[in-house]
Amino acid sequence: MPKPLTDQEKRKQISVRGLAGVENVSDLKTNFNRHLHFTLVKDRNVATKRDYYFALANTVRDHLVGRWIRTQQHYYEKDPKRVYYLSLEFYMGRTLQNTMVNLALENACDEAIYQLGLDMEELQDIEEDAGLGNGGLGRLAACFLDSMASLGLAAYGYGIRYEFGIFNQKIVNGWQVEEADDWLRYGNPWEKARPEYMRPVHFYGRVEHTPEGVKWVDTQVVLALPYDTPIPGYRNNVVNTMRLWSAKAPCDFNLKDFNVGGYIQAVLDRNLAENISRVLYPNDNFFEGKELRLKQEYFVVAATLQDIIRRFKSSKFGSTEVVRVDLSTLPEKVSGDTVDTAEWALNALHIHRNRPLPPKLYPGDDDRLRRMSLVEEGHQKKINMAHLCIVGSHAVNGVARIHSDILKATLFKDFYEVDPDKFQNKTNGITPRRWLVMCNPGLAEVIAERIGDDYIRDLDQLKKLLEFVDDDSLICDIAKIKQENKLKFSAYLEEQYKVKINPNSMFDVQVKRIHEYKRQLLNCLHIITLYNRIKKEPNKDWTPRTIMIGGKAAPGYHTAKLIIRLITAIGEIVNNDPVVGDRLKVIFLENYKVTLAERIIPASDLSEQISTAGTEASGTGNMKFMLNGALTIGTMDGANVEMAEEAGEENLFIFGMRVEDVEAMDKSGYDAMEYYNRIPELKQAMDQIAGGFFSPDQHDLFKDIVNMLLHHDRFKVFADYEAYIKCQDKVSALYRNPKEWTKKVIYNIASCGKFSSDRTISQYAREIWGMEPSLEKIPAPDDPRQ
Ligand code: D6G
Repeated sequence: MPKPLTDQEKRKQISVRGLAGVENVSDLKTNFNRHLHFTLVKDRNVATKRDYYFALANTVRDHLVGRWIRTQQHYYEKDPKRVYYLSLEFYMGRTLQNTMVNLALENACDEAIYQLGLDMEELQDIEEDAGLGNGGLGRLAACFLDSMASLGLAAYGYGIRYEFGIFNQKIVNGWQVEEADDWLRYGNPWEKARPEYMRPVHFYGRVEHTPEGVKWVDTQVVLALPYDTPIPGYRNNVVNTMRLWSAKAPCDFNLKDFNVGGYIQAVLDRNLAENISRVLYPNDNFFEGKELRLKQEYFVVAATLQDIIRRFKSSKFGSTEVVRVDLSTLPEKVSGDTVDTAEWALNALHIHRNRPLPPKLYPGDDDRLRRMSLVEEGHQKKINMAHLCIVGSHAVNGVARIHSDILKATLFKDFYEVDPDKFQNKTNGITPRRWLVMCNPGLAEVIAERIGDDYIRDLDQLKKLLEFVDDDSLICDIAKIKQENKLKFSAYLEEQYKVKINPNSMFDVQVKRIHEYKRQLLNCLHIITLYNRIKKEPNKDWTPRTIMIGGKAAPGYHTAKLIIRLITAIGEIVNNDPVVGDRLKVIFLENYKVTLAERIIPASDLSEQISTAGTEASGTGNMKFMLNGALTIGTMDGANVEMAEEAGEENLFIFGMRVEDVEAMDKSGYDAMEYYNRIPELKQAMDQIAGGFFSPDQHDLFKDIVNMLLHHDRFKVFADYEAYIKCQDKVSALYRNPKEWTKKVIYNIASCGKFSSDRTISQYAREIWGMEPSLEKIPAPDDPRQ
């Protein structure tokens, strides 16, 4: 049972957690009991923990309803420009605590739940993650929704309501095993089905030329059934909508010409149509040309466009009676934005609405025309989707400065030369609500005590902390919060996974999808090097580390799955070696997802961002760690470049090849064997992996990894090995000086302002969408529950 807060503690926490007024608390309790009775139809004798979670979720949801209706009415009346964010992924995670944070209900709910004799954390833990995303791209979409609502933009997220989100990862005998993510099994209290807005989407068919014009006939119709989820802004009474489409077969599906006996089969076949929204494709940064995936894309686009036009026509006029028929003002009222995975051939490219095709250019320059063609010639003709998108959009941007520059200089050089103004940059960001206030309230509070709490909606204000870099009390508070978070995470690991770790060791963390380009293998080589050093000089005073790696491998990505097996294999040897003791531990964090990120990031000391320069478009995990007081070891890749620029390169641990070095090496040739033969510690580590030291039961288990690293490594792991190890030595040395370490942490936190998704969205709004963000509140409903 949690201890109640003392009055002093309550007063301290008011700024970031909202006020726990007596009236609020008693009101919440009443409504909780009302929902338990009327919505869950349970009494306290038979109610389960899950019933209590649902009662609480419904109680909190009530506070959204009046604001949601009012916001949407407001948009109909005022008819502002709307922005539509179309994405195949919205990686939302949990909703309960985020709603309480944004509505300033956290303290009041904590108190009410405590008075009801229940445990808030236990109830929160019952909520399933909405895992409708793979990694950074889907989570970016979720952070953008929070920022768009917090900046008062009339914004909508449009996507697919997958019945199964990203798979759950189990580790069995050291291998990844996938389980289906049946997240809707117990119902989803945050969504509202809207069958009244159902839309038909047509597939297949043929074109018929009739006297009345061209007709598309004999199509297969799938209905798109929308489910709405409220998206509250941060304490501004705005509630926007995320609308996710679910595929429904029409009632007459396959029945038009049924005969006796065909009826049952026709009903069974409804599945075929409804499969469109069955499952999220589990690839991150990888294009897999599958028909079902193309159908998903067309499904969301076709349903969403119909909805956008319906809303455009009826805005200002209410619902159905009077409608706007003239579509010429559509561009003044509607802006669209979408983000690719690799459908359009590269990472995280943002595409923004239409513009006419350029006139005939470069007559005679056949080579250029071939390069820029929308149709790729070859033994099989293909549409180049990236080119099609660039031509059809009025703006295109990369997601960190280095990424945008690379696009202009290489991949899209020809298009950039035709239309340089079309190409922009919008460096990614993260929402400080979920990624600080919600997941690390202790740190949020320590900051608020120094600089007030306005920084939560204006993250640039964190620079005020620079005044306190030498302030011993802040250094002490920041270090204390980190230690508390580490203890809490250690307890969680012990309880959930029966793993014991040393909370006084450095928590060295790499959590992200498993990919060759992200170079978890470089991390593995460092672990093995540390292990060998400890074994060689067991009595030396080594800086203790707990190295944690987590992430899912796409189910069809053989090398990524083998990398997971290598990490668990290294862990089996290292963790059971009595000579090593608790000076080095290797943990594979099973089933890394949004909720696990919220636990591990606040507890991390060192953030690993070690992709080959030029391969990670931005990264956003890097920003989350920085904001939560971890130091970064990283390459000059993605947003790491701008993090180093903001905080000062001396406050990060930057190592390895720059993009120019990688390019030069591509020209001169990368020779892995040269490094292997020259660097004894690298050779030793590789020989151990190759010789079965970590896989005593199957000596050649890792032969594919060894072969890849030695002979066809596209990501040049060995070329950065020495620099990485040297840099890690510096990390270990600094960690032994807690005061200097924490000062660097403060420099980093103070420099995070740029990485708020509020900044990113403000730039999209002003520089691409033609909208103006606003921090003004819209009037609150009289009864907050109305
Ligand atoms: C949300 C909130 C609800 C509103 C509905 C339809 O479910 O109050 O009526 O969206 O909004 P439009 O699709 O007509 O904008």
